[in-house]
Amino acid sequence: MSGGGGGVAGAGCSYQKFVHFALEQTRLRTSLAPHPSQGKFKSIRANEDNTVFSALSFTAPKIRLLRSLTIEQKNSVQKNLYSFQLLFVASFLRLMAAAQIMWLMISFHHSPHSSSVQLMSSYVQADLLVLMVDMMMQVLDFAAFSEPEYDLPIFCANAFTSPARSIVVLDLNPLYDTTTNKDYREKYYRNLMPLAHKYTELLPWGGKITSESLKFFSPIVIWTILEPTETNHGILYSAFTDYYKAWLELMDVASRETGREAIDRNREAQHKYLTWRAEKDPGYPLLKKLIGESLAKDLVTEFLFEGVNSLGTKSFVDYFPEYARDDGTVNKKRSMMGKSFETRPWDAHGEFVGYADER
Ligand code: BLA
Repeated sequence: MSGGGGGVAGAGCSYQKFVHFALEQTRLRTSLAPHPSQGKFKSIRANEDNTVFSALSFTAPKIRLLRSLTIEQKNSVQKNLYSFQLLFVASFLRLMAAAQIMWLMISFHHSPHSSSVQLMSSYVQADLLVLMVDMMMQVLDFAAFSEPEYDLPIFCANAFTSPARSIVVLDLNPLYDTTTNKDYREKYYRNLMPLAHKYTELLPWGGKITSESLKFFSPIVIWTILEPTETNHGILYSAFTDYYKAWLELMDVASRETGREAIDRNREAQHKYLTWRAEKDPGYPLLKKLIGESLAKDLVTEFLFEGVNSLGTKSFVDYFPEYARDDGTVNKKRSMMGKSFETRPWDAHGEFVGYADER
């Protein structure tokens, strides 16, 4: 029954607490003002009544955009009623079957075996659990982007939780690929490596991943797939708070770049990141299903990855030419390289060792 137990715990695993923590901590250090995108998306509604979107976005000194989206899908009343009718019928049939077994045993002068009754009642319990976990989903997409005057990493917390599992990415995504930019790696991640070590066992590497994603991940990334239990939710909360506090500290001490070239470079790096995610985010198909294609597109370009249409003019295929098709359109594939990296591809010092491992 471990799967069912995990699922039931998952039901209570809201991500609201994560968002509250982050906003509270941010307000202790700086003053948040509503971002213009908040107006349009604050009261976004899903096609189904049982699904609730909460979207918040802010700006602050040094912070171009801090935005949060949570999606919570609960059992709808209608589906509940229907489910309980079904449950009632199923349980009734099982009880009838149990009674029949007992009657047969008594008529053949056997004493009714209590384990057969227990078996039936455990089936009934299993039904109940399945119904309770059915249709539950929790999504967190929280990110913070600095002004282009700063080369700060992008805070990125994404979690998709269904009754079966939680898919999680938690990271301070580097503005510059840390394998090719050693100075950037030293500047931001050297001191943060202990944070990654703290969670490598509790939140183990989630296995093979879309290879393109790795370029946007840092050596401290938490990429994991978990059973959605209360315990795991608690560990994830702890990791989220640690990582967010680390980002806030970097933000606090970050000094403003003054050179035009450096600022332009930061802006383009952020634009490249936004362009990648706005085009290839794994959550997009689900968003389309929940709110329709047109609103999903707006949510992605004007809210989640706001800036994709204003921070730069380069197109997706300018940044990622391997996705260009002969007719000039973007290849719809999520990945050209496929998935790789069965194990964590960085060593304890944050050195990339992925390709050595793959061989
Ligand atoms: C799956 N989300 C994933 C996966 C990753 C991410 C790595 C596993 C599949 C894969 O290997 O690509 C997240 N990928 C990221 C992030 C970056 C990246 C954060 O490259 C940053 C650079 N996820 C959301 C939202 C939804 C969502 C808002 O953030 C839904 C509304 C859903 N993510 C979601 C779903 C899956 C997923 C349904 C599983 C589907 C799949 O594997 O294709």
